[in-house]
Amino acid sequence: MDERVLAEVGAAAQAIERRLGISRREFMQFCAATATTLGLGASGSAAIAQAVQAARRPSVIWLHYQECTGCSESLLRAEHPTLEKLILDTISLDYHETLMVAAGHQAEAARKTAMQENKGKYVLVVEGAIPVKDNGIYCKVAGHTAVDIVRECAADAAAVIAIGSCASWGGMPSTDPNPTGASGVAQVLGKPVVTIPGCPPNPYNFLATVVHFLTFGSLPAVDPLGRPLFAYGRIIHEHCERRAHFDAGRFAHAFGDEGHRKGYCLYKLGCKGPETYANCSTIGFGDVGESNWPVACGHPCIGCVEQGIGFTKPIHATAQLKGMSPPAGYPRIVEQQGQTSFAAAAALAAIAGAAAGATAMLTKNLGQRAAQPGSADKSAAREER
Ligand code: FSX
Ligand code: SF4
Ligand code: F3S
Repeated sequence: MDERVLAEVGAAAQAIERRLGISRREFMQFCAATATTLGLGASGSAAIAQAVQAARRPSVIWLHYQECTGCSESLLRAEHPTLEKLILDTISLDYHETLMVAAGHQAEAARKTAMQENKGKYVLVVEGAIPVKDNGIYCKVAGHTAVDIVRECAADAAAVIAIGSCASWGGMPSTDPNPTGASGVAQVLGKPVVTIPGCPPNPYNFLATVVHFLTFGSLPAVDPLGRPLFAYGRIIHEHCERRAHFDAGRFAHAFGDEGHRKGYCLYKLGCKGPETYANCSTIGFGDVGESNWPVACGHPCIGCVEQGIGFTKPIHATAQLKGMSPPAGYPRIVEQQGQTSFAAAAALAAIAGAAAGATAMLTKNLGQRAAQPGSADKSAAREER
């Protein structure tokens, strides 16, 4: 970063310090963490700092339908106040049924005003599934069906974000037999939207998506399901802290057994990490940070972000291994006493600078092993002769 950019970033941080009462250090950490989450470098961090402090806060209309409000809760009930403050400072939350003071006609008027004043520029966030069965009569606000309100609000939105698994693909309310026809936003609108699935989703993935929009004027690159690639581009299993145990064949077989207590892989308890695309393991969950996510807490991932897995597949059914095969064999992790593996011998030999020693050791051990089946007594007998 050159000096001019550094000075601008410093000024941005000072302005935020005054506005939010959070330290410059906390703000810079937030910008760096968001840039990293988005896969951007140091220049991305500087651009984010400038955009966030510029106070071009996009108007956000936040709708709620069939859900538990866990999405909003996870954004706002942060352990640490920084995240909540930054979210509310980064966006202008003009309509949010759970948080707004207004009720009834006043609330409806606030939504209409925000839509008119920010026509074509506001961000529509939808939390919760939308019931479409029987003309959508199972969810109404101010006498209008959820289907109608979502369509009305989406018509003039600059961007539509479905937050949570319910809004992304129907989530828990859509599980069989789905009596209300609970559906995702894209299904209702008949066009793709950005989805941030998870029940609840990780607030940083939402915040990083909004900050991307704020900084670059566009939404981040998404997969065919509308999920930002920076967050949902890889399966959990690829970057799970217990992966070494999976590869070595060390599993927990029951809750509380020795393997579970030792932190072994949860695959055999039904972990859906091998078929679930999300970044839970890398950025941690909520505002608590690293190592706070289901698997780290000792529970198998249930695949809450994935349609057809979360709330559908039995929790303890084993996962389909996507994009990889289980190892054909497992490396030995404990050598039997008196025997030396080739790797260990080679390492010793390398340290001693005598690679020939490894070959000699291997040859010796191989000789011993070859002689073993039923031959111990014969060797002893040979030695006695
Ligand atoms: Fe709840 Fe949100 Fe789950 Fe759904 O999160 S946490 S039921 S995804 O819509 O409020
Ligand atoms: Fe981690 Fe689950 Fe994969 Fe095991 S199966 S390595 S616990 S994601
Ligand atoms: Fe959900 Fe699995 Fe992440 S249960 S929160 S996708 S670890």
